[in-house]
Amino acid sequence: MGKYLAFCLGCMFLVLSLCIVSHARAGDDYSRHYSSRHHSATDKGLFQVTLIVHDVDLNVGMNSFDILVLDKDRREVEGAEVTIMPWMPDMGHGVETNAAVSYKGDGVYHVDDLEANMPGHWEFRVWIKTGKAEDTVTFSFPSIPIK
Ligand SMILES: [Cu+2]
Repeated sequence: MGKYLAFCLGCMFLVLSLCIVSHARAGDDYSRHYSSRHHSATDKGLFQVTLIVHDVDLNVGMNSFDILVLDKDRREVEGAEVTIMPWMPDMGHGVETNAAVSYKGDGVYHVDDLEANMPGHWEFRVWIKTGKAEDTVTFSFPSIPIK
């Protein structure tokens, strides 16, 4: 009986600690709400960029979402020049339209009219410039559907 009890308590402890660990990890970098694919350092490591969007909100047509830009010390980047270009890597084409990017404050930039003109695998290529610092980052969305 005592053995069983110890075993059960051991199991409970294990499950509980796994729960706590996974919850703690889930709290990082918005991953509880946004998959880790939406968060990346830029290619030269100058910025930390998070696309604030759910995969299910991206569809063929015009898309809107926010981008959070932090510097490498995780401070919000004010008033940067941000451009974003959608690209289909497997087919080698983008779109004819330009997305509009406006600064909302607190390091958050709003993207409007980002067009995906057909379903499939899209990359969103982001270019960020502040003063002399310039860097790029690419986010990959394997399957953007028709709504
Ligand atoms: Cu295409």
